[in-house]
Amino acid sequence: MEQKGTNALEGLILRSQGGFYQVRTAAGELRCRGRGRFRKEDTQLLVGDRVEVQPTEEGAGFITGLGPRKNFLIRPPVANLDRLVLVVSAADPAPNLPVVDKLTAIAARRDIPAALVFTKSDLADTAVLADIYRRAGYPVCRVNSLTGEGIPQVRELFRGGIAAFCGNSGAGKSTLLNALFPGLDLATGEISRKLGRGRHTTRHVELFPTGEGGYIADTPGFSAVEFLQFEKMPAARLEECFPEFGPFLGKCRFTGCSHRVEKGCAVLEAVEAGIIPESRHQSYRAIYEELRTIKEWELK
Ligand SMILES: Nc1nc2c(ncn2[C@@H]2O[C@H](COP(=O)(O)OP(=O)(O)OP(=O)(O)O)[C@@H](O)[C@H]2O)c(=O)[nH]1
Ligand SMILES: [Mg+2]
Ligand SMILES: [Zn+2]
Repeated sequence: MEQKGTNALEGLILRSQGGFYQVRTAAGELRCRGRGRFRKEDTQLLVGDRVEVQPTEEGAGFITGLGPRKNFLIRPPVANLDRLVLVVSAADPAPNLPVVDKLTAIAARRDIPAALVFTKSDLADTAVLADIYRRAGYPVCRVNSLTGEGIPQVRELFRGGIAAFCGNSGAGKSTLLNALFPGLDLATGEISRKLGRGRHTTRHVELFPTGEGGYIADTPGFSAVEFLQFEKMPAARLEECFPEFGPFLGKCRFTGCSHRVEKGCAVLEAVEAGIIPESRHQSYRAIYEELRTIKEWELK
């Protein structure tokens, strides 16, 4: 961070709404606007950002500096995550594994430790889902947020630090957060019977203190994820974003193997042997095809 001005305070952005940022500082929460370069589009301030604030009158201020970011996501827009908790319902809405796998890949690419929570275990069996992701090495929980079953295990996923809950609209993110922290009283929404999906009840990202020095973020749900929009990586790097491929990398017959159709591919053999789950490999192939359409100059 640049040198501080007089009276400057350090803070954490808890919420961003309508051009204002709610910032937690040693002098309480301040309602802030961005100043200078932070007002322009090119430096988007995110929930989770550590910032420098110049307080003005009672309860207000300007954001004048941005601290270094450990990592960040554009969707949901949040920075400095220690954990990304992917919330996936066993039913209503039905799990969309291609979307889940895009999110685990994005988290891996951005060095954010991911975990999975399968909700609505009262509506459908979650054992097969849990097994797929446990085998990939992710911490996995299965919950019924209505009865509290499995909730204590979810707590273990985020001791301290910043954790964000993300997933489809209607997956039960806000319900789960209410079960974890009954004081939160977050709004939750019914599932649309006609469309079989959530109603986008949560509208913005917000950090809540967990009481253990950490924060959790509720985020708005989405219906689909455009991978390329967020992650313009070379297709050849995608293999690193599927942890369960790890033991087989470097063991294929051809160097530069894309693990899709090649003869002597160790990854494909592991899929055939049932070691790597089929759905994960299908997602890998689909994302690979998407990444292949990126022009070289667009790559990050
Ligand atoms: N049967 C059952 N229903 C659940 C469970 N968890 C959540 N629900 C219901 O699912 C619906 C959607 O829950 P929300 O918590 O609003 O979902 P959300 O992920 O926050 O949705 P958005 O804010 O739109 O992204 C509500 O009617 C909840 O009561 C569960 O474990 N079992
Ligand atoms: Mg919600
Ligand atoms: Zn291969």
